[in-house]
This record gives sequence, C-alpha cells and structure tokens, in this order.
Amino acid sequence: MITLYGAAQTRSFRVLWALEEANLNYDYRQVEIGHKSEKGTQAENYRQLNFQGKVPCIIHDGIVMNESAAIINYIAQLKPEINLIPKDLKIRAYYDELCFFIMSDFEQALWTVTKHQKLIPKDLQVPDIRKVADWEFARSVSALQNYISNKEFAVGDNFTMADILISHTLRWAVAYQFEIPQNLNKYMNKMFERPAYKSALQKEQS
Ligand SMILES: N[C@@H](CCC(=O)N[C@@H](CS)C(=O)NCC(=O)O)C(=O)O
Repeated sequence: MITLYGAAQTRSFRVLWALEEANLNYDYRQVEIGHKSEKGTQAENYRQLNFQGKVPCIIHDGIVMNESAAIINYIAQLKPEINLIPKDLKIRAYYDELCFFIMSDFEQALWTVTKHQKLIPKDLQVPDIRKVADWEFARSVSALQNYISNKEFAVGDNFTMADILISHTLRWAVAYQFEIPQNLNKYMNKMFERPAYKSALQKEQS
C-alpha cells in the first residue's frame, strides 16, 4: 500500500492521477501547506519524511520519495503491464527529455508567479516579476507546442506519465491566466476526459 501526502491544487495531484491510472491501492493523507500544526508540512514529524517541507511525498515498501516527476515514474514501473512509461530505450530517451523539459523549464515561470502571488513572504514578493514570467512562458510554451504538435499523446502511441506531467502543468498555466495555444488546449482537455483524471479530482476534493 502506498501512502501519499498531498494538498489540493498542488503538484501532489500528479501523483493522485498516476495512482488512479496505475490502479494501485493507496492511502491519501491531506496535509496543510506551510503549517506547523499536527497535519502541517512544517510539523517536525512531516519534515522527517520530507525535509523540503513540501508535497507530494509518498511512502512505499520502506522508501520515501519527494519529487513529483520521480514519484510518477516509480508508480509507472510498479505496473509495467500498463505501459505508463516507455520500455524502448530510444522512446524512453525522448520521454525523459520531455519530462525534464517540463520540470526544469516549462514549470519555472508558473512556479515563479505562484510564489510571488501567494507563497513567499509579502515583503519579498515582486509583482513586476509577472512580466519576466510572461516572457519566459511564451518561449517555453512555443517549444512545448512543437513537442506536442497535433499528437494525441506526448510520447508514442499511448498514454504515459508524461501526459500527466504536461497536462497538469498546462492546467496550472490556465489557472494563472497564461495563454496557451489551441493545440495544447485541445490536447489538455482530451487528457481531462480520462476516468482516472476524474477519480483523482474526486479524491482530492473529498
Ligand atoms: N519539485 C517538487 C516541488 C514540490 C513543491 O514545491 N510543492 C509545493 C506545492 S505544489 C509545496 O509543497 N510548497 C510548499 C512550500 O513551498 O512551503 C516536486 O515537483 O515534487
């Protein structure tokens, strides 16, 4: 059984969705971001699991993991028969490139805006950072537009965890009023029709 620590409208949704796609049993525990209370991410017992004091965090079979992209890849490998991660070396290389692009480039403008709107102390927030983020986002969304083009899935002919990473991050962009091109919008909405996405949403809201 996997234990997932998460919070609504955060990157832990990626893990919830991945668990639903993999059809694995799990125990979802909601924590309070930034709080020192018993269920807070700054509580001493939580920080012993995740010294970043962040979500997501999973515990499974004696290991603790704290990075969303690494966690969903791990989940994919627990159920190899579902093909949620490519087995072919060259396709896997492309998959990795795309996932690292999302985590190291595409996500960054969104994360900067999120932090400056609500996470970092008020006296450190720079409202004008939005201009820089808009510029950075425009650049990386154009790269993503090329990666996805008019494909149904990001990698190969079937759904993979890369689709979770990309469409979840696109949803984040839309929530923060970044404009996304039509092909990416279409791709994202198609992903949200998946039953596992809907189950994950329900789980997050319950
Ligand atoms: N690279 C990490 C980032 C995790 C992260 O920053 N999580 C945010 C929520 S999406 C968080 O817990 N923030 C709490 C904080 O910054 O105190 C991942 O993708 O797992």
